[in-house]
Amino acid sequence: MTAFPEVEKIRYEGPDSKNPLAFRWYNEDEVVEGKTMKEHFRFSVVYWHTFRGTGADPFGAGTMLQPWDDGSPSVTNAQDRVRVAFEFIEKLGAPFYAFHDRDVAPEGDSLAETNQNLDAVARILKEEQERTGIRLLWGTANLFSNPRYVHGASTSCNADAFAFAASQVKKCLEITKELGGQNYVFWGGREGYQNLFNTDMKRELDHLGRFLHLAVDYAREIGFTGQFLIEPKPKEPTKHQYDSDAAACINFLRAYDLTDHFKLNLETNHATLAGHTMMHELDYAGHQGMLGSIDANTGDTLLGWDTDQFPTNYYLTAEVMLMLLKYGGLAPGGVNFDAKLRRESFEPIDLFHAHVGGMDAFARGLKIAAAIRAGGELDEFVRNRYSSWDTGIGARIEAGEADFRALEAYMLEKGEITPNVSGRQEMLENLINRYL
Ligand code: XUL
Ligand code: CO
Repeated sequence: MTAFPEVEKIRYEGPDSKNPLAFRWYNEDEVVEGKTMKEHFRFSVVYWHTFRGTGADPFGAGTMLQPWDDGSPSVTNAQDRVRVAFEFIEKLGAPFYAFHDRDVAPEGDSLAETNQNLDAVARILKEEQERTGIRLLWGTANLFSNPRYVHGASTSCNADAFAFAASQVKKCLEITKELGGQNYVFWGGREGYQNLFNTDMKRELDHLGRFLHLAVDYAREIGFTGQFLIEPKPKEPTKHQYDSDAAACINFLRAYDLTDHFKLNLETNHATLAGHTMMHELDYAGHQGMLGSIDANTGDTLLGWDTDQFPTNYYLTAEVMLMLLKYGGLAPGGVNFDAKLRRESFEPIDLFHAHVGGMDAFARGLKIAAAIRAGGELDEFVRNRYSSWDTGIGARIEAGEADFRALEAYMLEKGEITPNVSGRQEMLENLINRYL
């Protein structure tokens, strides 16, 4: 049985190809800056949007055509869907996928039954991984959809919600390990608040810290050696999510002594919701040694929510790739398409167009970024811009050799600061355009 009979394996045909189901830039074996494209990106397909997304929005029902799906919450349907997912990922040529526990397997009437369902589906996931060579980039637990998490999971006012979430993460860690997952992600879900009049923020954050330590302890106990990741997002579904942006997450991880175990999984649309560019978030995490993985998508400049669109803008992907090259790449993380089709794009073939376009946009961004780096003008400009720190008073400050008295003495003698030079923003923006 095939779910996508009209699609062959997607191939690289080069920039002149007019075939919408071919790569024009993503050539997995092509080497850029010493690594193949396949190694640079470690592209990953998400189970939740791609195979469970219905296209429903607050105003209307789902629209996606999924002829392979019988619509039932049965384990057999979930197992059949796994085979469809792997057919898709294999034809696309992405080396990884990612899932939430509840995307792949239905909840049962009890926690025990739910765990059995997950085991039954994980068996097929493992079979399909072995058949295709596709690997698990990361697993995560859905701690936000079920009404039991109405007040959050580990940050709930109800200790039972914490306990249930812990049981769920325990199981999901076991499954992620069993499937050779290279990372394990915590995205906040409902870990945040709507109103501080009813919220003990300190207590909730302490509980979140405790929860993550328990997860780390259990992972070590069962021999899971993957990288733990936290995914920042400032709002949605709560008004204020605790893991709001890279800086807030890193501060949280430091405060709760978790930096040895965690890095960040940064998402473009979350960065922009936080009022940052993705480039900012990548640079922040990168220079702190906390860049783990990315969720590749984009928002819409006219819409203020998490639209999770596929990235197609070369300017964006070039900026992202400049940062990834600067900080030495992502492995064991990857470029994970946490992106969904528009509700109006409801045919199975649209899934291919979306992913092919996203992979190509990243490949093109990589080539642009590598060319900018090879040109060297940007690096040289920044180096020169800070050259006052390389010698003289700047070098002494950086070396910790100048105190306030010494600095005052220096300035009293010098009188005024010289020279001040232009930031040349417009010239540099023009320079970037030359490479696009
Ligand atoms: C939500 C989001 C999640 C995480 C995984 O905005 O990005 O899908 O990536 O839980
Ligand atoms: Co995400």
